Amino acid sequence: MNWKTVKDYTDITYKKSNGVARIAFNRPEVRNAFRPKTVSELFEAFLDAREDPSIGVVLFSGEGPSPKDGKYAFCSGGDQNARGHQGYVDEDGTPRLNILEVQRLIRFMPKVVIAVIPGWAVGGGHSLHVVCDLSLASQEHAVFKQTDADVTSFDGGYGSAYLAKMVGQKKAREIFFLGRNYSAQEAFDMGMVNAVIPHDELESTAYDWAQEILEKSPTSIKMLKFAFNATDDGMVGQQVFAGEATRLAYMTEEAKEGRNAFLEKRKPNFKNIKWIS
Ligand code: 1HA
Repeated sequence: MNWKTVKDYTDITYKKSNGVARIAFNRPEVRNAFRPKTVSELFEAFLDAREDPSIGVVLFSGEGPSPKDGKYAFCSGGDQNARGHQGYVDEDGTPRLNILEVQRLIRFMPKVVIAVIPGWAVGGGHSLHVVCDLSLASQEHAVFKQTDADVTSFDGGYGSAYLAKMVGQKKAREIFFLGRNYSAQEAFDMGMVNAVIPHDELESTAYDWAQEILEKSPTSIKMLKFAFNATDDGMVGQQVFAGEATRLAYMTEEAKEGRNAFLEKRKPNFKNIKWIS
């Protein structure tokens, strides 16, 4: 796979290899809980992956196992030690809920984001896997759990309402209202995981899936992702999809004529352009 570290962070790892970026939580001693610093680092890495034209797929995972007890985690949500009166408090004392900005980056980037889940996916960590395009889970160690209602939190956006689109209303309400543990197989059976993979093969399988996607047409993948999103994302979904349609329109002869006519201070001549249906 030949991963090359992009930048050394404290709370995450960030690598690239052959068209694939890999971003992973790196706080295994707290089941990869995120504090504001973690989220700032995630945001920077995801932004870099979005802007890098050589990258088409992002693998999003959690380092592990924990040095304390050998258990694996994708992410256990917001670090409850960092939680203050109004949010998760950063080093300057500002309370933040900035993980939602990372969710939006994942949702709106024109690239495929795959959650690679080696262990616990809990609370805000569960919501992150939900918002990813695909989810691959460790057969032996992945556990899915929604603790929001145990700690007086609620992800009322993608984490819950979009989850319901995936697993159905009754199941989504059960996940949130009872907060039970679900295995990788159970998550697969209810439709929120794409594949259950033997733990030792999880990373290589995720990389293989990424390479398979990279063989496809980037424009098709991008337009399909935004089309899948559009029905649930309202005017923003329409805006994101339409933005890419605009880019395609810019590539036409008539767009060049429109631009050139403006620059040459003349009326555009669209007479030769056919009205194709
Ligand atoms: O819902 C939102 C948001 C919604 C809208 C907008 C923004 C949001 C932002 C965040 C969130 C949330 O994420 S709310 C949900 C917060 N997370 C949780 O409630 C999960 C808490 N953790 C657990 O339930 C369990 O630790 C676990 C099911 C993930 C794993 O259990 P396990 O294997 O029995 O391990 P455990 O012994 O509990 O944990 C290992 C160590 O990791 C413990 O530390 P130690 O005693 O060794 O010192 C534990 O305290 C620590 N740890 C685990 N999760 C967290 C954590 N420390 C801080 N925060 C955590 N989330």
